[in-house]
Amino acid sequence: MKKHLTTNKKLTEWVDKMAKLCGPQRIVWIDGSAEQKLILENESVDSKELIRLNQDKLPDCFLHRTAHDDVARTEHLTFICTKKKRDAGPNNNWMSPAAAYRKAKAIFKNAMAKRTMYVIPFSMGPVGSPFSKIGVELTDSRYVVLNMLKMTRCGNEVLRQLEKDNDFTKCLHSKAQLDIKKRLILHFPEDNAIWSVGSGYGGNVLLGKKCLSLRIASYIARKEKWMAEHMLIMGIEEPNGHVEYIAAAFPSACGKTNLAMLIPPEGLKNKGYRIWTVGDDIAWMRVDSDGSLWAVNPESGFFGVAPGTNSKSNPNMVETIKKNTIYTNVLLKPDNSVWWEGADGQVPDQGIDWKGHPWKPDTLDAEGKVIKGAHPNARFTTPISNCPSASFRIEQHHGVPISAIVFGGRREHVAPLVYESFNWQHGVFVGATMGSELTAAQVGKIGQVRRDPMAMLPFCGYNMAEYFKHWLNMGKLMAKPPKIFHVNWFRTDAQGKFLWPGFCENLRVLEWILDRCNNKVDARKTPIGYLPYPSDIDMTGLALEEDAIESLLKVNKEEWLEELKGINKFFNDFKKDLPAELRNEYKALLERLKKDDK
Ligand code: GTP
Ligand code: SPV
Ligand code: MN
Repeated sequence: MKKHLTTNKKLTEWVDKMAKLCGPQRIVWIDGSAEQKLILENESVDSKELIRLNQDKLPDCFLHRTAHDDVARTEHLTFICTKKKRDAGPNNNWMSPAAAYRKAKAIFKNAMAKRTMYVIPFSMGPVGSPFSKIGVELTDSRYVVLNMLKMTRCGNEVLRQLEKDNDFTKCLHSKAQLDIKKRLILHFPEDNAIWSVGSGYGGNVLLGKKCLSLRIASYIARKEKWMAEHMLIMGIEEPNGHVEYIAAAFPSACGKTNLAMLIPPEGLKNKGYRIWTVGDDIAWMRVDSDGSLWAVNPESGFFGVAPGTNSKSNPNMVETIKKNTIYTNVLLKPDNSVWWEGADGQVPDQGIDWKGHPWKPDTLDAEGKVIKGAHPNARFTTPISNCPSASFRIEQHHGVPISAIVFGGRREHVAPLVYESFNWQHGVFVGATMGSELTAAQVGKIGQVRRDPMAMLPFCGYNMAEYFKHWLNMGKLMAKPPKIFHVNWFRTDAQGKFLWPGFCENLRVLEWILDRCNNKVDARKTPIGYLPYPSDIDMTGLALEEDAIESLLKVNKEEWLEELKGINKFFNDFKKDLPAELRNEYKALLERLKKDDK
């Protein structure tokens, strides 16, 4: 393989130092070429890290299986390592940098023996854009390299940029023995470094993603006065050809990917809307010279949830993942194609499940539960360029202007289908008090409600009280801040059935949101914010059960008073650090609810 092109001393010295620690057999620099990708794919098939899938049905597609206890982000093994504990805040696990380096070094020591260390120079954001940040990941996993090639811009063009920039995030990863007892995901914001060891799961090891683009970037963003958020970015082209962009933060596995690429429902077809996907997971946003907020997606691929993806729920994604895609922890069919719960077509009558065991439908495990073919957090990795709705503005260095910010949680009760905050400060309160039920995207108790401010609880790289202050300050820097909304696609009826059909039908709610942004529609003032009049949600071609829309738009005072208790408890964790503005918003909401006698 060709020698690397860099003269960046900081980089070469760091690579040498880490190689000394990890003891790899050889070092390979990733150049971003198609030839090198092919070599790596072939090697991965030989070493059984990947299974080549049916090349007629799924060209350039592969299957990967992780260790059975390495299927989701492990938040309890994820740490922010700052000198002062307070800087990490009550929202993070904390370790002192000295202790963290010491602990991790013991695991990294010779962890790459008999393996290759790959050097991956990558850019989050278009190479050379003022928005972008460069990282270099060292890893002993070919799976990581092949994923990074899809998720980020990487290779020689980034090395060339590094000749000018010099600065980069030092990202070190080793799968080591894939031992959960020796697994650590460590962030050193003060050193601009990330060390991850003992895992092979996406969110723990694709260090450009959550580790750099959210945890480290959020820390940098506060200093540099911009925002790094767990948000999708989408354009909604209106019938007159004008495109408005929104950014939306929903917690993990709560619908960002699906919303970001929806196809308008039948009933709204003749209105002529069209959706353009800019990103499905992360947004970096800056105030530009026009005083408004502009966003880029730092990633170049999707690492999306497979179960539930089908041509009804997400036709654009079904199209996207037909080629050049890595599937992780899905079921392998006898014809060497793949399947997951909620996929298109018939349930296969046999296959190999995500654990690599022979599988038949409706087989029960020892506890009497049906054995799944795919893990509930099975995912695919695929380049955005595969996506039919990919926006042409993805490569533009200034990104897109944001008209509305939308927060959303997964809530059976309490939160209505949609509401609008009164102003930026109240909107920050709405985001800061978001609650959501846990999903399979993180190791933990599925279904339990937890507070997940701005969908950033697992991803904010510093004290969240400071993060709230930062949000409040950003509002003051904008001449015309985006309006802030809250949505909930997951409200249920007394039988536990979803009241709202969701997916493409969510466009009906986005339409109301845009109409509010453009002062085209009135709204009902309630204690929690502005809600739509039921007749202002266009229901053409959508028949819901009687009174469903009324139930979806109900604000239940008792439920909200109960909710406030949880919010109060959460706020108290931040003690004196919590901004007074949020305390005041809390009190004002409590007063409005008490006064409300409807
Ligand atoms: P991360 O990649 O973990 O950040 O998740 P995400 O927010 O992109 O979630 P995604 O769009 O992949 O959705 C995850 C799950 O939510 C899937 O099982 C979907 O089927 C389900 N889902 C998405 N949108 C809707 C919706 O509008 N209504 C309902 N009921 N379910 C939805
Ligand atoms: C999430 O969990 O929010 C994801 C997947 O987007 S991961 O990259 O694993 O964090
Ligand atoms: Mn995510």
